Amino acid sequence: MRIDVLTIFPEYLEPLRAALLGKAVDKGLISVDVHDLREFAHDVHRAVDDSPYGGGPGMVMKPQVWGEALDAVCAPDAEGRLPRLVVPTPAGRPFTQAVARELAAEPWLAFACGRYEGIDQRVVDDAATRMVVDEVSIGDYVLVGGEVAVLVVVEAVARLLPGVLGNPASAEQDSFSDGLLEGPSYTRPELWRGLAVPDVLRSGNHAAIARWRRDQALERTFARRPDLLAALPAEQFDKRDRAV
Ligand code: 6GU
Repeated sequence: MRIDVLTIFPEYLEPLRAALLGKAVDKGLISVDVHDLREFAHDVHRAVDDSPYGGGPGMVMKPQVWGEALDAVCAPDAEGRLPRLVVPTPAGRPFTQAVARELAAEPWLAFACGRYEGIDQRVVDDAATRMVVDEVSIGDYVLVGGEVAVLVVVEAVARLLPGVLGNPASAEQDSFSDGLLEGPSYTRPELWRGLAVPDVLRSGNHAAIARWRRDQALERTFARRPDLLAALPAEQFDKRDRAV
C-alpha cells in the first residue's frame, strides 16, 4: 500500500517509521511519503492560512496552497489511478474498524492534515470531483490538528494488511471483529499478588473456554459499550448468549 501525507508538521509523522509500522515499511509492505504543505505556499510569508469569511475565531487553511499540493501529491500513477483521500476532521464520519477494513482494501491512500479551524471546504469539494474523499473523525473530542489522527488511522489500517502482523489471527480475533469488546487476557504465573487466573482457562476444555470468552465479551460490552450491543443484529447472538 502506498501512503502519502500532507502536513505543515512533517516531524509529527515520524512515528510512522517506528516499531510495527517501520517494520512494514522496511519489508516493503507499505511506502510512506510525508510532504511539507508549506512547499506549496509561494507568497513571501509562505502563509497557509487566512481569516474565515463570515468572521469568527481561528484561521482557515487556504485553498490555493492545498489545491496545488493535492495536484502534485495526488497526481495519477503509472496506471492512471488516484488515491483515496482521507481528511481527518472532528466534523467527519466516525472512523471505525469497518472503515479501517475499507481503507485497508485500497492500494493508495493520501491524507490531508488540517490545522486551525480546518481547510477551505472547496478543497475537499474539488478533490471529490476526481477521487473518493473521506472526511473522518477518530472520536468525539477535538485535537489541534489531523496529524495524530493520521497516526491512528494508518496504524489501524496497516495492521490489517497481510504480513504486517506476526500472527494474522490477532487481527481476526481482536475487539470489534465480532462487534463486541474483547474480554480479559491472562498469562503466567497462575497466581500473582494473590490473584488467580480463571480456572476455565487452564481446563483444556476448548468449548468451555470459547463459551467463557464469549460471556466475558458480552458482559464487558454490556457494561462499557451498550451502544455496540444494541447495534448488533439478532442473528449475531446464540441461545446461550441470552442468559448473560
Ligand atoms: Cl480526525 N481531527 C481533529 N483535528 N480533531 C479530531 C479528529 C480529527 N477526530 C477527533 N477530533
